[in-house]
Amino acid sequence: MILRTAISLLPLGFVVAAHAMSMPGDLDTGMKHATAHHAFVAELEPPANPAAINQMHSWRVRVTSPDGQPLHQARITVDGGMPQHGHGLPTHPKATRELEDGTYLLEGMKFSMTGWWEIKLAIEAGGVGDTVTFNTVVDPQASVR
Ligand SMILES: [Cu+2]
Repeated sequence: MILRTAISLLPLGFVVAAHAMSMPGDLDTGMKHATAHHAFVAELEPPANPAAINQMHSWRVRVTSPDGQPLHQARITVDGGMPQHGHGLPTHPKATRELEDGTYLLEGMKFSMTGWWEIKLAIEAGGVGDTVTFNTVVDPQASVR
């Protein structure tokens, strides 16, 4: 009872910060998501071999309309970071070109630490913009490869 009272008296900011420190047990690491406002569907494709820590690597993302039509000439910007640590990506990855069929190359990806990373894409095409967030967990094994 005393503990519960003490927690209720903590400033809200502290509680929010403490909450952000833990990785959700049900973290969705799915690589295919509808964007936040359902304008597009994005499927992220990691490199075939998981990249080692601090190695540059390229990812791909395929973007379609909700009914599966490839989205051409989209402008995609990449952001992200580690929610538990409050820092962003160590690099500024870019969608450098459209490969085929609504698939875009994301170059300059790098993870500087193991753990939970968010990859956030802002997608714009035909005057419509939307965002999507992916979660990925960089395995401690990756650092010893
Ligand atoms: Cu970190």
